[in-house]
Amino acid sequence: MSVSIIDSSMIEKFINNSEAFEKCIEERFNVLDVNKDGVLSRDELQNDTNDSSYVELALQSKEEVDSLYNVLFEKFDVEKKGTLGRKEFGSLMKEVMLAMAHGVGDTPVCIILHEDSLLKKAV
Ligand SMILES: [Ca+2]
Repeated sequence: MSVSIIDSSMIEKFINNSEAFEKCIEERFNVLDVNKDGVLSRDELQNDTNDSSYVELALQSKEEVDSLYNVLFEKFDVEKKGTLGRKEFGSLMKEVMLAMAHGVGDTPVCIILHEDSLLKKAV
């Protein structure tokens, strides 16, 4: 992992570079889809929160992480199957990163990035 300085414009720039962003989503999805069934279950998605800086940045407690996922699934699991497909996951990540960009604001912040963090590709 490494420590980087980021601000909202860097995150937004990354999100708006759709080719790079989609490639990241694709890679991320493949890593998270542990059982390779082409969809992400809540468990698979939530495993990710253990070591990902983008969630640590915004959330502290396990309860907060749980409630975030409740909200995210409510919103992005359009077919109410309890799983997210590639496209749904992409929308979710975009939303999470935009929320993060908003939270970071114009003040550059110093964050610790894990090697596989999406944000690492933004800096
Ligand atoms: Ca799966």
